[in-house]
Amino acid sequence: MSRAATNLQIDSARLWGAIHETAQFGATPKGGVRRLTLSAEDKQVRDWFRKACEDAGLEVQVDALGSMFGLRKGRDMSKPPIGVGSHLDTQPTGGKYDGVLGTLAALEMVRTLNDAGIETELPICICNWTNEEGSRFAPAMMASAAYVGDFTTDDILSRKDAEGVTVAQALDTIGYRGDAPVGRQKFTSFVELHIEQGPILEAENKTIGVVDSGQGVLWYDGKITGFESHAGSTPMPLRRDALATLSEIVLAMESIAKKHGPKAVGTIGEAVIAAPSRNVIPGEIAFTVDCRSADAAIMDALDRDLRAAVSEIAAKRKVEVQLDLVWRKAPTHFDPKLVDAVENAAKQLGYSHRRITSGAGHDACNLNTVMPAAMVFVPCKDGISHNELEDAKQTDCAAGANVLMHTVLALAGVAS
Ligand code: HGY
Ligand code: MN
Ligand code: MN
Repeated sequence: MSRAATNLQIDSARLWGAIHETAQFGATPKGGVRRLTLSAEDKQVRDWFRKACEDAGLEVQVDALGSMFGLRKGRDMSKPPIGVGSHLDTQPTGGKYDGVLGTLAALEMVRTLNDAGIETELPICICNWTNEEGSRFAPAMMASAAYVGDFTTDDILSRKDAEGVTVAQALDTIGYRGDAPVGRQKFTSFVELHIEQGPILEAENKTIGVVDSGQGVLWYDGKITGFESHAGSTPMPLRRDALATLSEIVLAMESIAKKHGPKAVGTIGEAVIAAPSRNVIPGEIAFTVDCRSADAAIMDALDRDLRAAVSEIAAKRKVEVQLDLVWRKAPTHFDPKLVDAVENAAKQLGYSHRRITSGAGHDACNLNTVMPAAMVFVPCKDGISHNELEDAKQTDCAAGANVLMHTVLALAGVAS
């Protein structure tokens, strides 16, 4: 690799500026970002990203699920590009860095290569994957899951949010239902930069996480059917209280996850009482469950124990509980050669680093099922994410972007 390429560094101020410029789209009073997928705020950041890609000389295409691809030509266009990127949608109480760092670091890499006049052997394609968060529409990592064939495009287009709006309608509303079929854009391999969203790197004072694996995920939709009745005149032993039932299920989930820990977590993050009223005993509740483990056998044990607990609680309380598994993502083991390439880049750049498992899911976890993929982590403050307090250091973001860029240069090859 030429000396110019070997010593290449991204423009830290420009990357930091881009992160904070895009944080305005969906900015919340507490300093976070609320940019639900396919919302008006998501359209704003997508328009910003499209223009930035075009200004950087990239050929932009959008696929049928709204995923965006910016292609930078390489000397050998006969081979598929190296894919780099992440997502720009956020949680309802999201932060400035989750997904954004990886997508804008990919853009910053292109800007840096352009400034340095570097041509790569293989082309590079930077990506913004639709609906990585899975908050408005399930599942999470939705578009990359369709890309790898876990779901059909039509199935995903028909998915509805809590207001009954479909993915198709939401895409049409913001004008991002592209004409490229999902999966048309091929890649030789894919690399994603992301904040760790956990406490390890910061606690160990490490700059770079070389991600070699990721937890598997189980998502369930649940429905409890009890019996609405008068809060004042219904004796306690006669009640079929859906909320009291859910409360027991929540505590059961917590103890099951602890029983199988430390490599297991379980969360009930959504609960909606149908027709809530202060003086009516809740009769019907919809809820969701998220269980995870890096070990497939533990995932099976979580499923088994949760179902057993739910049936026991339902029988005891004489209510009906429906628990449907709506998404199962197996644990991820990233491509060893690509993981080594990330580690070599971190070493070559002199950053402290360690191997790490991702607790969160990412688009790279899906892509790894059909192509070699790997991830680069950087610390975030107190390991906090999916919270408006999410924060990271400019120096760490720049370090992560440099490792990402040098990993991609090693994979793509430098022509000149
Ligand atoms: O759920 C996840 O792990 C990701 O943040 N969407
Ligand atoms: Mn993310
Ligand atoms: Mn997230």
